[in-house]
This record gives sequence, C-alpha cells and structure tokens, in this order.
Amino acid sequence: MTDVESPRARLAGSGPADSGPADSGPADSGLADSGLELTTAGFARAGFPGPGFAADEVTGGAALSDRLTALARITQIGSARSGHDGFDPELLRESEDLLARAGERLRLSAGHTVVVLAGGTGSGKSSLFNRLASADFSPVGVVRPMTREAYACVWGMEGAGPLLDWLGVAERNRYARSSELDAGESSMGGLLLLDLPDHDSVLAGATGSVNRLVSLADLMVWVLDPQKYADAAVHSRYLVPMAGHSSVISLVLNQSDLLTPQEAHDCVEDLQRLLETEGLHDSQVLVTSAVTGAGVADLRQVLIRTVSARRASTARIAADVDALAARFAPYAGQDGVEGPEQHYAALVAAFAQAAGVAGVGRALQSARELKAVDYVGWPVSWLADRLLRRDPVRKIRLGTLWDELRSMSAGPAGAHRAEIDNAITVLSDEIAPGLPAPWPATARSAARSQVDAIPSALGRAIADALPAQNSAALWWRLVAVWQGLLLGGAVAGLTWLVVLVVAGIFGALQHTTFSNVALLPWIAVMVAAILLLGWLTASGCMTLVARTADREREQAEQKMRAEIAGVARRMVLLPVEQELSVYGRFRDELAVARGEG
Ligand SMILES: Nc1nc2c(ncn2[C@@H]2O[C@H](COP(=O)(O)OP(=O)(O)OP(=O)(O)O)[C@@H](O)[C@H]2O)c(=O)[nH]1
Ligand SMILES: [Mg+2]
Repeated sequence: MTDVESPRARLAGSGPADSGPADSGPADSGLADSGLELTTAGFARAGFPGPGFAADEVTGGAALSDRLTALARITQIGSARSGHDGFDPELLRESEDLLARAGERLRLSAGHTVVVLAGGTGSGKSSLFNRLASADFSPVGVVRPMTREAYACVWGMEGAGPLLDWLGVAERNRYARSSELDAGESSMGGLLLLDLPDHDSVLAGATGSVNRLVSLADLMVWVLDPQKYADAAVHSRYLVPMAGHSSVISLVLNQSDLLTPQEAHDCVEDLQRLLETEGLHDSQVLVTSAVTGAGVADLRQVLIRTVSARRASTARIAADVDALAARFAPYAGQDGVEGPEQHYAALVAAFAQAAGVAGVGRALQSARELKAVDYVGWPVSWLADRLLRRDPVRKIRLGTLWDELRSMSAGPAGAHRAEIDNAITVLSDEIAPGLPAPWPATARSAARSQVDAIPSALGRAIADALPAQNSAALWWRLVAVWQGLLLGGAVAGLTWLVVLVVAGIFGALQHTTFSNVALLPWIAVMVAAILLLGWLTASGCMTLVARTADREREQAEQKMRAEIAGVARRMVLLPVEQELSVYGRFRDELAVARGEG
C-alpha cells in the first residue's frame, strides 16, 4: 500500500469493466490488494461522507427521510389530540395514508433505490453484480454456494448507512460507486444494488422473508441459468408466492453465451409462458451474459428506469409532505409559549386559601393556648371564672377544636372545591391564551387531569403539617407545680387566718408564736402576696404561651404552604408543563417536516 490512490480513483478504476469478471476466482486477495477494503473501511469510519453521489443531490430526498419521520411524530401527537376542537381527523388520516405509502423503507432512506439480485447458486448473481458495479466487489468462484453474506454497492453512499444496517449488510461488504469518473452513470445515482446469497440460504422457503425482501426492494432481479430456469421447485417455492408483486420483479436469463441465439429465444419464450401461467404477468424477462457483457446494458437500463421511477415517486411524496406540513402549520402558532411557573405562586395561594390554612393556624394557636391554661393558669382566677360562670364552655371548646382541626385535614369540600376549580381555570387561561387550538384546551385538561384528587391531597398536606397531639410542654408542667405550691401556701395562710379569727372570737387562743393575734395583718399580707404572685405568674406565663403558640402557628402554616405547593406542582403544574413540552416538540417536528429544521 505504498502508492495508495485516492479511494475514489480506486473505486472507479479497479473494476473489470473492460475484461469482465469471468473466472476471476476468489477475489478476496484481489480486493484487498486493490485497496478497495481500505476504501470501504474508510467510509464506515467516516459515517459515509465518502465519494460518490450525495443522495439528496440526486433526489432532493435524503432530508425527506427526516421529514417523514417528523411527519410521523406530529401525526402521532395530533392523533392523541383529535376530535372536537382538536386536530382535523381528515388531515390526520391523509397524513397516515401518506406515511403508509412512503413506508418504513423510505423513512430509512428516501434517496436510495434498492435493487436485489436473487436466484439459485451458480446462476451468476455475483458476476452480474460485479459487471454492473464495474468492479470485483463480490467474490465469484467455483465453490458452491459462493456468496454467504449480502454485498452492497451504492451509487451515492451518503445517508445509506441506516438502510444498509436495516438490510443487514455487514460494513465490510459495503462498497461505493463514484459518479464523477463514470460518465453517464449519474442516472444511477441513489441506486443500492444488493448481491444476495443463493435463494435457499436467504429465503429458506419462508414466505415471510420473501415478502419482507420484496417489500424492501424497489426491484427484485431474479437471476436464472439456462439449465435451471424452469426448475419447478424454484418456481413454485419462490416465484409463485411473489406473483402479487410481479411489476417489481424482473427475470434475467444469464449465461446466454452458453446458448445459441435460437436456444436463448426458445428459453425466453418458454419462461414467459411459464410466468404467464403462474400469474407473473408484469414481470420482464431479459437475457444476459455476465461473461461477454451481452444484455448487461439492457439490464442497466432497467435499473436506471427503476431509479428514475423511485425518484419520481420520492418527489411526489416530498410534495405531499410539503402540502400536509403546511396544513399542520396553523396548529403551531407564531410564537413559543411561556411556562406556567410565573402563575405558580398565585395557584399555591389559592390552594392554601381553599384548604383554610389560616383558619387551621388560628385553631391550632387557640387550642395550644387553651390547653396551656390548665397548667400555667392561676387556679384561683379559673375558680372565680367557674363561680362567676364567665367561661363555662372553655373545656368544651378545647375538645371541639381538635375535632375541627381533624375535619379540616380531611380536605376542603363544597365551596372550597369551587375555589380549587377556579384557581386551576385561572392558571390555564393565563398560560394558554396565545396558543392556537387545540392547545389551550389540551393545556386546560392537563391542568385539570387530577382535579378530583386535589382536595384529599390538600387535606393530607394539612394533616402532615399539624402536631400529632396537643401535648403539654415540660415547662408548663413545672409552672403547674409552682402554681400548686402557691395555691397550697395561699390556702394554708387563709386557714391560719380563719383559725386565728375564730379562736380569737371564742377566746380559745393559746399563747404560742402561731396564735399571736398580732400576726393577723402579716398573714393577710402574705396571703394577698401569694395570690398576687400566682396571678402574676399566670399572666406572665400566658404571655409567653401566646408568643410560643403564635410561633407554632407560623411554623405550621409555613409547613402547610410548603406541602400545598408540592401538591400544586405535582398535580397541576407538571401535567401542564408536560403538555407544553409536547407543544414545543410539535413545533420543532413541524419545522423539520417543512424542511426548515
Ligand atoms: N459462461 C458463463 N459463466 C458464468 C456467467 N455468469 C457467471 N458465470 C460463472 O458461473 C459461476 C458462478 O457465478 P457466480 O457469479 O459466483 O454465481 P452466484 O449466483 O453468485 O453463485 P452463489 O454466490 O453461489 O449463489 C462462476 O464460475 C462464473 O464465472 C455467464 O454469463 N456465462
Ligand atoms: Mg454469489
């Protein structure tokens, strides 16, 4: 490989165009020596930017594959949104028809025409393949069967990769033809010629694979040799099942150099008669010799006609894609869309309002304060309240408050549900007004997709934010002990006072330190001081309790709002964002389908 020519020159100049491929023997070494292997590997590495025709130059159609794929995607998006005020069902149906017409093959590569050489072993498929390619690409030999893997020669390799992958052609068996050095070959641009192993290896009698092969081929060339052209097994196993596709099947009677012209003529007539009885009315019969080259020009003409028919149908499909994409355009609108994020805060506030966060917070605060009174309150004033019947229902209120809290955490109901509905409607109205139909409606139904589950989710959000129970703080208990001691002291002082007074009246006083009447005012002052201290303790502690309860309310409200924000995001915002991203994807795919992507 010291004087390696450019791959293009190698490809164009290395073929047996002049000498013919006859008896060239196993060509492996020859191919390697000629640098053709190097060339193929080069294409594979470079993702086929190699020499030859760019398929889209020839047909304007390499991009058509992408456009068809994009059309398939927008049709899929539209089908999920058809119906009243949705995508036009007629447009969707026409689009599906076009995609079916174009088929998977065209979506893989619109710029290529697939021609398959099939037939029995030894009929001369590889020899004809090499003849047509003007190069020893596929080894020809005496070993039967010789060809064990498919070989491909592509006139215009660009964009053929996925198609070749789909056809199952190994990278080492892919060859490219250059156009520039072969005058007159530009009409073959986009041709992908396939040399298959013999029919028994490939088709193995399975009609499924026969159909698959026919469906992928724009033309199937069935190569027959003079000895076996009428072989009943071949006809009944392969040709008869393909009768429905006879317009894309050509038969080639090869090795005509072994026959006299009269014999060749008789064979052709006989073959045509056979085909007629088998229902292959539209199949063409050609006579060739891969050795002398006779009839190869006619075969080449058939290939050229197939290529231009494919180009014409590709051009028709491209025009149809243009027309359909234009009809999809009104669904894309002029501008992109802002996300719903900016309306999120308002939605959360409305949900918090509907769930009654402020009310729950106030109830929680009251419940804490009422509970604290039992511990830090001054029992004397509590007793006075009881006696004066000032707050007879306090205990009852405390009990019902927790019930209220529990019921609120079951979720908003009634009028509050209407508030939720309203908030969602406001959000969807604000994000979608600029969008063309059907997107405002689909965004709205995305926003409302989980509306029934929202009240209970809000209830759970509130329940999760509330303390498990209304339990007393440790310091409340300590103050309760202190208040108990003070109360005990006051009661003792009062008792002392009463005893002194009663005993003094009945003159039953003993002269002890505790029975000194002079102590009376001091005891009274002491009792008054204890009562005052109890009252001061109670009111000081209640101020502290109120402050703590207020902080607890704030914290609980914050937690509730955070949980509610999560519900709003999960159940409203995310579905809307997903729908808007589908809208964005629709616009992108439409741009590709219109050839702007
Ligand atoms: N005389 C004559 N011999 C031919 C012709 N075409 C092919 N041959 C010879 O027939 C033999 C088989 O040719 P191939 O091209 O390998 O046949 P094939 O159909 O590819 O065979 P498989 O790969 O085994 O399926 C070779 O020895 C060729 O030289 C022809 O037109 N005339
Ligand atoms: Mg072969």
